[in-house]
Amino acid sequence: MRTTVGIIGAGPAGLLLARLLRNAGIDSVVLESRDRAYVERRQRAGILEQGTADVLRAAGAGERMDREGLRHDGIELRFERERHRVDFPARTGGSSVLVYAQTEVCKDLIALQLKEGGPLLFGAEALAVEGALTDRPRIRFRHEGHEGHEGHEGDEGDEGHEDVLDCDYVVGCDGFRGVARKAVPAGLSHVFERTYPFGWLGILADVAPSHDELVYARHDRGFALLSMRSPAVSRLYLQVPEGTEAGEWADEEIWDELERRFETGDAWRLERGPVTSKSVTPMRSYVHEPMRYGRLFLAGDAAHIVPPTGAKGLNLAVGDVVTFARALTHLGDTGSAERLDAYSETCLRRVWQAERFSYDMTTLLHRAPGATAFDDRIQLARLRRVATSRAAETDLAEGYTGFPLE
Ligand code: RFL
Ligand code: PHB
Repeated sequence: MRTTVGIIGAGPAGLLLARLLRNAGIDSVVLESRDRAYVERRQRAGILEQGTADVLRAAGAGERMDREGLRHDGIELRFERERHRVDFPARTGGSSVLVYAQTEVCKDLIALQLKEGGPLLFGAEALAVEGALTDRPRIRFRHEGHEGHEGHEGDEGDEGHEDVLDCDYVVGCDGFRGVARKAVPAGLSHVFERTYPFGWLGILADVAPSHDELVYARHDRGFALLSMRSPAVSRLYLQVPEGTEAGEWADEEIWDELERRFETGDAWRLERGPVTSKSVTPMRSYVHEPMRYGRLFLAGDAAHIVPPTGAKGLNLAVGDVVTFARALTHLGDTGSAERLDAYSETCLRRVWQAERFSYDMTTLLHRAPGATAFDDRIQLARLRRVATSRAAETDLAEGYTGFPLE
C-alpha cells in the first residue's frame, strides 16, 4: 500500500486532516485501531471555538453542526453563591462558541470520508513509524481485516495480519497513548508535563440543562461544571480526588454534591434526571516538543494534552491539522517547504497559549487538596477581578473563544 499522507488515528484530528487533504487534491489513508462504533461513541469534548466551526464549515462538514449546534454567547462563573456572566461578543468584538459534541463532529467526518474520501481503515493498529528521516517513511500496522470487529488492545485470538503503508509523509493523530511520538528519538524529545491531584467525574443525564449557558462553579468542596449536549441532555462534571473510580459515586450522591457546589443565593434550581453515562477523566498538562521529526508530524493529543477546564483539546487538534494541510498545499503550489519546516514552531506558539489558558482556568476554579486559607482568598480575589475588571474579563473571554490561527 502507498499514499501521499499516512494518517494514524481517526479522532477529530485524523478525520479532519483527511478531509482537508482530500479537498486540496492530496490523497491519504487513515488507520484507526478501534472500530467505528467505538470512535463514534467516545464521550469527550463539547465546545467548538468559532474558528473551529468555521474550519469545519469550509471543509464541507458543517451542515448538521449548523442545524443542531447551540451558539453560546457567554458562560457563567459561580462562586460564593454569586453568579457572574461573561459576555463573549461584547468583550471580544463579536466572537462566540458552539456547543456541538466531539462525538457528532466525528460521526459527520466519518460519514463524509466513507462516502467521498480516501481509505479509512478501522481495526488497523499502527505498530511503528519507520524511516522518518528518509523521503519514504512507512507505517507498520496490524489489520484485523474485517470492519466492525472490536479492535481492543490486548484482544487475543484474532491476531490479524501485518501490513506496511508507504508514505511521503506520516501524521501521528493517534492521541496521547499512540505510537507515533515514540518514533522521535528520546534524545531529541523534550516533554513538559504537569499532573493535577484531582480528576473530573462526568455524567450524561436525560434532563434539560438547568441553565441556558455553561456554568463554571468554584466551591470550597471543589469545582463543578454544568454543560449540555442538546436541549434535552445535560453534561455535568464534579471535581473528584485523583484515582477516584466512577463506580464509587451513586447517582443520587452525584446530584446531591452538584446541588451543593452550584448553590446560589437566588431561586436557581438544579433539575435532576436519569444518568445515562458516568466516567472519570484525569487532568494533565503535557507538551511534546518538537511536533515534527523528519517526515513525521504530530498533531492533536499525540503532541499535547490540556486539562479540560478551558475546553481547548479538540480546538487545538483542529489548529494543528489545518496548519499541516495548509503547509503541504503551499509546498505543492509554490515548491516552497518553508511552511512545512515551520510547522512545529507555528503550532507550538498557539499550543502554549492554550496550555497557559487551561492552566489558569484550572487553578482559578479547582480546590487542590491541602489548599490553605491564603490560597482560597487569592483564588476568590482572582475571580472577583474577572467579575469587576473589564480587562480581566476580556482576557478570559478572548482565551475561551480562541486564539487565532497564524
Ligand atoms: P483522539 O481523539 O484521542 O484520537 C486518537 C485516535 O487514534 C487512535 N489510535 C490509534 N489508531 C491506530 N493505531 C494506533 N496505534 C493508535 N493509537 C491510538 C485512537 O483510537 C483514537 O481514535 O485524539 P485527537 O484526534 O488528537 O483529538 C483530540 C481530542 O479528542 C481531545 O483533545 C479532547 O477530547 C480532550 N478531552 C476533552 N477536551 C475538551 O475540550 N473537553 C472535554 O470535556 C474533554 N474531555 C478529553 C475529555 C479527552 C479524554 N481522553 C483523551 C482520555 C475526556 C477524555 C476521557
Ligand atoms: C463538555 O461539555 O464536555 C465540556 C464543556 C466545557 C469544558 C469541558 C467540557 O470546559
